[in-house]
Amino acid sequence: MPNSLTVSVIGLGYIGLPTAAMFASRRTRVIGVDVNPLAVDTINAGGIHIVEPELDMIVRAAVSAGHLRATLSPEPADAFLIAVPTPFRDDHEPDMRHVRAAVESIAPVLTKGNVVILESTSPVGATESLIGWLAAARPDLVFPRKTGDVCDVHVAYCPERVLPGQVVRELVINDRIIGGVTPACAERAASVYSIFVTGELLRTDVRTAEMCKLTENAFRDVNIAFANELSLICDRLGISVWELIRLANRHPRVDILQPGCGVGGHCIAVDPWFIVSKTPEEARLIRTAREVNDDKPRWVRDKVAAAVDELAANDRQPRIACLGLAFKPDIDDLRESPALGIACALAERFPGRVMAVEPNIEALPKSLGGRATLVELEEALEQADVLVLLVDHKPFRKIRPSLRAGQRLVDTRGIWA
Ligand code: SAJ
Repeated sequence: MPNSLTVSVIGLGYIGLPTAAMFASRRTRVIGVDVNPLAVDTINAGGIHIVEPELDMIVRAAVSAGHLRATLSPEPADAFLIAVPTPFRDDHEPDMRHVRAAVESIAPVLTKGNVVILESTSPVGATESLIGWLAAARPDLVFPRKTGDVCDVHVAYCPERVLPGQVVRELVINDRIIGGVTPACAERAASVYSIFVTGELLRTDVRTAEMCKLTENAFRDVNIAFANELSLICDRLGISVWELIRLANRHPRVDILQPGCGVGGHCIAVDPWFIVSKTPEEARLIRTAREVNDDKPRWVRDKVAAAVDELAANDRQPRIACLGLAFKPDIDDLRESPALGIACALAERFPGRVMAVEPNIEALPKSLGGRATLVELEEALEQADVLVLLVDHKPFRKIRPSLRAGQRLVDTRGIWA
């Protein structure tokens, strides 16, 4: 059934575009807004500028049916969803410039009865700042306050929690946190999401909702840090961390995650800092977990360098193969990838001696191109003296190579170790 609501999604990236597409797929009129003309043109032509399974079909159908349209500047709508990036600065402080710009861009077109929903991962207190920016731009409108339900525009904070690669499915079925500035704001926001979300819509206040998103990713970061720290301890003690974790996980209440070459992506390596920056005195474990995970690529590089030095001592010019460049298995996303960072650092340290295998890409990214060669797995296995398994992509998991004499293996994912 079509509904009469017009939803505007500000920021058509990895979250905004799928969200816009899901509303449109339910025959809601959607106006997508992005500052990137290329993204706007691509979407209006029925295409997508990001990689996410199934999304292209849904966008194409939505655009051709006239339910989704992209534009460079906001237009009047009933609901405004803000899904722009919130990176951190060099000092790990959240950078809210994009959110503020988005808020200020919608302010002129707001009218009584609208609802504004912030989806971007944000530090606690961000939604209150958002209300301050709106109120400054539109003194003629009444915005909600914690006490009292009277307002012209409802405001809520509703974070996404979808896994890249499964966004289309998870957007619909995941339970969703709906943080309202007031209970009425939460109800308004919930009614918007009920258009396509089949998961439960869990109402709470804005600060709890903001903290909930950060907590989910900090929880995962701390748990991965535990696994990564164990891998260092086991290496020092001559124990296989993989066997250890397998055995420990047979305890009914133990569930340790897997060590790797570091934590990448745009969420888990970023969001915990939003907690640390607000409460540095208290967030000791969360900060340490970040530091443990951020240091793991250095440890891997040192391991590889030690193997290379050992072989080089026998008068050889060892060749290195980096297996996997993406930030996690079975995706082609190289952004914020520790594996790519390790490959770049090795290529710089050992010029002309690094090969890379990445089954999910056609060409090496700029940062590595010219300094390493992209080869097939078979070639790497045959030619390399040091094999560095960085990402456990399916094609790598399928085989179990036998090392020839003098060949070294640094297996950060424990699939061949
Ligand atoms: N990793 C490990 N060991 C593990 C699991 C993951 O080293 O046992 C590494 C991965 O290789 C990768 C990084 O952690 O480099 C992050 O990968 P991920 O699969 O844990 O998470 P993301 O970044 O793809 O998505 C996360 C999800 N958050 C949680 O699982 C709590 C997702 O639900 C969020 O929506 C997303 O962040 C987000 O947008 O915040």
